[in-house]
Amino acid sequence: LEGPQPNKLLTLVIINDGSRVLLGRKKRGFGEGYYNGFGGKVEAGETVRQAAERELLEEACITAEDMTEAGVLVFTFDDNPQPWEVHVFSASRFRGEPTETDEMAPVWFNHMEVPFNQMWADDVHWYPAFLQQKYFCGVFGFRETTKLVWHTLEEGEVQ
Ligand code: 6OG
Repeated sequence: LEGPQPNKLLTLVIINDGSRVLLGRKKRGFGEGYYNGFGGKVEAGETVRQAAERELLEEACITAEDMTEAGVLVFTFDDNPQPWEVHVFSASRFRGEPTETDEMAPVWFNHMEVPFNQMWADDVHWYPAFLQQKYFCGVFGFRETTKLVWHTLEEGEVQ
């Protein structure tokens, strides 16, 4: 018998300098071709924040100096029994130079020009809260991995 599975924990870091966001075009693996923040799976023995810092360094070659928790996203899939819980972080300052890696090619986008047609279907729903620095909690239901069929979104106060 299989009971409910605990959520799989992932991280997502978006650098936001106030007028632009730094995203990466994913070059391989899950979400290939999509623009997204930098992140990945939380590994055994590390905190969610440590994982966010590690993935940002691995995928963009930078270290955030003022990383804060921006929101939480839960993704459910009809073709995967385990929901994904993605912890989203924001930072405005960082050390290092954003550099293309095997995983990601970094690109800056003005807030008005975020390429939602080349991003996961949930992003268009929560970026407005993210850009206004409102804490958000969203739950998203996907079918056949990439088709968004329902969602809920709650927003908190300006941080
Ligand atoms: P790796 O497979 O590279 O981690 N991620 C998603 N991000 C958005 N915006 N929407 C989704 O809808 C996502 N599913 C996953 C979390 C995958 C990276 O992609 C993010 C991680 O940062 C389903 O280890």
